[in-house]
Amino acid sequence: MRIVVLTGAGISAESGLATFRGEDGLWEGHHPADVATPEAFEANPTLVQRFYDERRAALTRVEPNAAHVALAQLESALGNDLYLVTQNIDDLHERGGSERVHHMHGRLRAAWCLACNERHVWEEALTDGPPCPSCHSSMLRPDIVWFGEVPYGMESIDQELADCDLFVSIGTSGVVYPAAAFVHYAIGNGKRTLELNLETSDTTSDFHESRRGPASELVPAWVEEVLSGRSG
Ligand code: BJW
Repeated sequence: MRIVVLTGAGISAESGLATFRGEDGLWEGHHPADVATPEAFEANPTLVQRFYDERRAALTRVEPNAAHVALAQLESALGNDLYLVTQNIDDLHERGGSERVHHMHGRLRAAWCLACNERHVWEEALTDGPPCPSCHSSMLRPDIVWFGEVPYGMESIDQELADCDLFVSIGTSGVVYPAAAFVHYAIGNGKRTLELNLETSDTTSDFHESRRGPASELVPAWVEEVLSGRSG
């Protein structure tokens, strides 16, 4: 059985990272969605760099939870029959043991040089305009997909959705496109669909099945079902 798993902020919530639209989601009085735009970066680059610098630094204080670890176990068992695509820019899937993770909205621990177009692994702050390791200009931005920008690797995601048997969405509000439309694409291609979420999402009614609860409980239980051959 080939499975595509999409994850969102909810899978990292129990690790201590605020979700995008949760009650704890405000940052210095700003809605994150207002900061995560090319227009915001143009208008106030220091504010936007600080937002991401703080979130990059916060990664050192959090650990993957049971949901991340369970998906890594699923990858070990299924190999290439599992395709994990995340909207999250944290690295908790990798630190939970997943080796193949498609970060469709980019990664906090990466910087993109607007002068030479090179991308670099990045652990430090960007607010002070450090030089690009390739061209030495000070035009690095977080390697993040903001509103109005095209998510990474859409062709391979479309292909995987077309080739899978089951699409599973974990901890995402179903508000942001194109990820919110994956369930429609999967259903249009005759795939089975399952949602795991703490609360009802904007797309809950579109799934064949939706389970309610924290990811740290729902995901290990579902992975156990798959591994024991009870899910399909
Ligand atoms: C738990 C839990 C627990 C909590 N256990 N669950 C009008 C109509 C349609 C589309 C558009 C439109 N106007 C504009 C658009 C396009 C736009 C868009 O979708 N806007 C909407 C707001 C309407 N999209 C774009 O611009 C995208 N680009 C695009 O469309 O390009 C065109 C194109 C596409 C494809 C091919 C060719 C061209 C780009 C979107 C970029 C999004 N970037 C962000 C910010 C950057 C990363 C960052 O800073 O973190 O990505 S926005 C933000 O939302 C972030 C997230 O990845 C993303 C999704 O959020 P997520 O993960 O769903 O989090 P929350 O907080 O919303 O939800 C958390 C969920 O967890 C909730 O459901 C909880 O219940 C649950 N939960 N605790 C389980 N313990």
